[in-house]
Amino acid sequence: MKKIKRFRILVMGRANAGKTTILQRVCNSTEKPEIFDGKGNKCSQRGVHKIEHELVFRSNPGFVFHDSCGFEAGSTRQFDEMRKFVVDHGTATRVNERIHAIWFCIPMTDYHRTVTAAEQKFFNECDTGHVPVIVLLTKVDALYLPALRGLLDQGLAIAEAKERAAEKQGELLDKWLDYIKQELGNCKFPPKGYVSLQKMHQEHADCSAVMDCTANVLNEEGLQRLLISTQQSSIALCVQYAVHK
Ligand SMILES: Nc1nc2c(ncn2[C@@H]2O[C@H](COP(=O)(O)OP(=O)(O)O)[C@@H](O)[C@H]2O)c(=O)[nH]1
Ligand SMILES: [Mg+2]
Repeated sequence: MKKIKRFRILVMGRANAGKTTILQRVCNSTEKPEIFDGKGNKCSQRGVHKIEHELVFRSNPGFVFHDSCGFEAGSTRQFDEMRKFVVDHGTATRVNERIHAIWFCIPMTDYHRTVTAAEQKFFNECDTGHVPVIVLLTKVDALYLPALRGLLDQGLAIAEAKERAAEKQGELLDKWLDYIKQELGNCKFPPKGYVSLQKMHQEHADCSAVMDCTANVLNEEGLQRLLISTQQSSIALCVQYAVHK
């Protein structure tokens, strides 16, 4: 375990799901990540991106990210490449190339199509082995407007509707989360955890729930320790971990 130097995460989810934003938040950065080809060579920001590419933020070089690069759009070739990557790096004999967790983003801007064919295919056909998959429901703030609209449609006056919109938004989230849990829970390789996130594009947004959940589903204590010490988004998590272990 001492040999592992960096925590490696594969991030997936359709375009615009908020993936890059979460990585920035987690690394406390507003910059673009540097991109490396996996052999240590730096790549151009504008080149073609591949799942093998390593995304690293200067602000927290302890994390290495991989971006699934859009199998979610339905390409079989890209899906197969993604699966090959997961299999190769899930059990990498070279410890430093192993991926330790997968974050699967589902944006709530598309709440009518949270579990599409792409999600079904991934959770039914991609055996990630020991690598835990965590579903991140992103952009939960997008449920505010439908919540407000629903209340207005029920005949509430604007002031009252606004007062109750946050509560209604919470109910909508619970409803969709239940639905997603049921759909994905019935798949062959279901996710290990769920986290919902909102307003991640805003400064000081709190992403500690992602770290908390990821640490909880890791089944190796050494990895847990590595994640907790690498992450900088939650001191509380460090303290909690130190006290419990
Ligand atoms: N409303 C809202 N917008 C977000 C949130 N997170 C990211 N965004 C915006 O969504 C857009 C796409 O985000 P990005 O991280 O580039 O998505 P990616 O394509 O998955 O990497 C950007 O304009 C972000 O500012 C969120 O939590 N709420
Ligand atoms: Mg992106």
